[in-house]
Amino acid sequence: MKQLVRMFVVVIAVSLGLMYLTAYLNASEGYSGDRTLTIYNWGDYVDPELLERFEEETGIKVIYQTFDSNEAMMTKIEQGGTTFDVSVPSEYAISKMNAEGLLLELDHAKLPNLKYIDPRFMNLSFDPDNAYSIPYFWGTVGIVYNPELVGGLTFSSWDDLWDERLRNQILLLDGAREVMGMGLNRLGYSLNDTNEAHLQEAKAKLLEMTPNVKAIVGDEIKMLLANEEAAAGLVWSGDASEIMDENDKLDYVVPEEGSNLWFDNMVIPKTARNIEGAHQFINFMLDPEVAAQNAEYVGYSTPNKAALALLPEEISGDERFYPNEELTGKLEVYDNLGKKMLAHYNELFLEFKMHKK
Ligand code: SPD
Repeated sequence: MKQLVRMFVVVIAVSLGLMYLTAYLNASEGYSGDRTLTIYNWGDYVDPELLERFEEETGIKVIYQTFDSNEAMMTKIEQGGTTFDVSVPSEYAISKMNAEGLLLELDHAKLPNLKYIDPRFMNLSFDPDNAYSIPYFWGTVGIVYNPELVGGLTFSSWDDLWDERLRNQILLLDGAREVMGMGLNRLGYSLNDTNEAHLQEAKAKLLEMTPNVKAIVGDEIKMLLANEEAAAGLVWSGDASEIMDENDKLDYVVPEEGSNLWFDNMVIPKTARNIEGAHQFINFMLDPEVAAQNAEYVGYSTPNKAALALLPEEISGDERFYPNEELTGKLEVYDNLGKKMLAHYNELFLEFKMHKK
């Protein structure tokens, strides 16, 4: 009996201790408050060494989670129940999330390093005044190809991907807007087209290319192309740059009929718990030396002018990844087509994917 009482006392004491600790941590903004920072970013999109450096400099522990498409990221944040402090949507997703009231207005006074961003990437139509988002990386969509595997085929047009000699030789990145955009651009339509007949035509055109499509994949597209498992791929420019670092036989081209110019910006979701830490992190990533290291590590194009000046000329001077304003001016940025139309793009893409399987 005595032993039972003793055990009971121990259990009560431990429970009270835990309750006290939880209350203490909550009172001081606790685990999900100013001691941790939850970042929700694309896969392979930061140098992990920089996260460690941020932790050392600030004493804030970083919890890092990844997504592989704007659609997946938006669904998760829209559903609620998440407390991400920083995320990195692309332009049309920023516009949509903002319209849905999901983003927090940023305090520019806490972002002194914002001065390093090239004005060319500021005040864009999806977020005038950068009230809700801060440039992280930017790029294009195009074709990466291995001239040795395609027997003399050259790539300058989307149409080249429909060439019969490319049977089972093409990889596509798993993105609804990118793949539908390729179908639309191939037909001479805008990649923001909402005309139902055009969208159906684009899907039919994409279905014609299925014999050439080996797989529709996520970040592994880089490894597969670098290992010469396929001759060509539809990719984001930064992935192309990383693939070409691994295998210098490959080349990257933005098709002449047009393509996508995209921007990924850092945002603070409204449900963030550590708003102060989120500003600290964004400002840290804007530091020229940090941004240059990050750009060199992930292979994507930095919008940070001071960071660009720190990069080796072979990177900053490569017009395939830092196209001039004349070329970018000819490319299209994705519009926020609204919830219904974006869902329709997804449906059409899924139908194409199912057909492929
Ligand atoms: N592996 C990181 C990929 C990030 C690419 N973001 C591009 C978005 C284009 N809408």
